[in-house]
Amino acid sequence: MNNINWQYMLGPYEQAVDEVTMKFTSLQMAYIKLNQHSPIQEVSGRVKSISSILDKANRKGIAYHEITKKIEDIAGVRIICKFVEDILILVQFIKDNMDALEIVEEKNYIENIKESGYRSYHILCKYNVVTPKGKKTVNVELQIRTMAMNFWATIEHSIRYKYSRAIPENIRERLVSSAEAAFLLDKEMGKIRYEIVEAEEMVIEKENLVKSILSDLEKLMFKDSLESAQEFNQKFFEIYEVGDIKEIREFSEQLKVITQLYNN
Ligand code: 0O2
Repeated sequence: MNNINWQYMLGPYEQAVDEVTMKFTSLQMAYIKLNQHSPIQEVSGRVKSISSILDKANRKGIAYHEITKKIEDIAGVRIICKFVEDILILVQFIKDNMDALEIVEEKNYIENIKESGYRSYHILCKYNVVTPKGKKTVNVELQIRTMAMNFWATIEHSIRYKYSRAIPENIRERLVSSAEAAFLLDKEMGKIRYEIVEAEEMVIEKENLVKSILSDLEKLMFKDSLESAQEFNQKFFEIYEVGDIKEIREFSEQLKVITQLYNN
């Protein structure tokens, strides 16, 4: 039927998916370390399955020797955001800072909603990987969407698969109206984005403070200052129980100074 060496062909795509996924995950972590709301909520990647590649090639009349040229989403990285605004922030961020991703095309299905009801922001990029055979440039499709858009798309994808893409009319109509409902949810959440982001940043900051306090307490114990460590430990739990972020912040700062004194 075809003489494609799949393992050889898909290898660079696997590398690209791993590397690009890592870039976005590491960016997400960097936001968290800075106690900041990350526009990235979740990142996942996949290389299209061979059967899915063949289905798409048949559907679109693509010859086997043209697969890598014409099927642009063999490597796909999906980035889930909380808010529509985060999608726009992230798209701009990618354009301004991520030179390793050479943007070839953008498909804004949030403004230009698909007939199915599908919303998402797609960016088609070229990405270089270093394989055992040398440098190779592959296409990577970024799909950026909100949690609500993703929920809808995942369900619609399963239904589409079940009916081999010929979804019955009544189900199609329901899917279109549920896509609207999902978007309404995004819109409503967007209106209180500021409140949600502030709450989220407080939680992140508290987690980071607790991590830093526990690490400083540990340092104190190892510095033969068991008594003061116990005292601080006791005080920490009292403050933590009340849960006031300002007090936890002040306590962390004080403890940092003490730990540094013992370290010198
Ligand atoms: P899979 O199984 O997710 O990989 P086309 O198939 O012609 O619509 P094209 O021209 O390759 O798509 O580009 P497009 O429209 O940007 O779509 C690429 C991918 O976006 C699709 O890949 C889906 O993942 C997603 N997508 C696009 N439209 C829809 C939709 O209506 N519903 C859902 N659930 N996802 C969609 P594949 O290969 O179709 O599927």
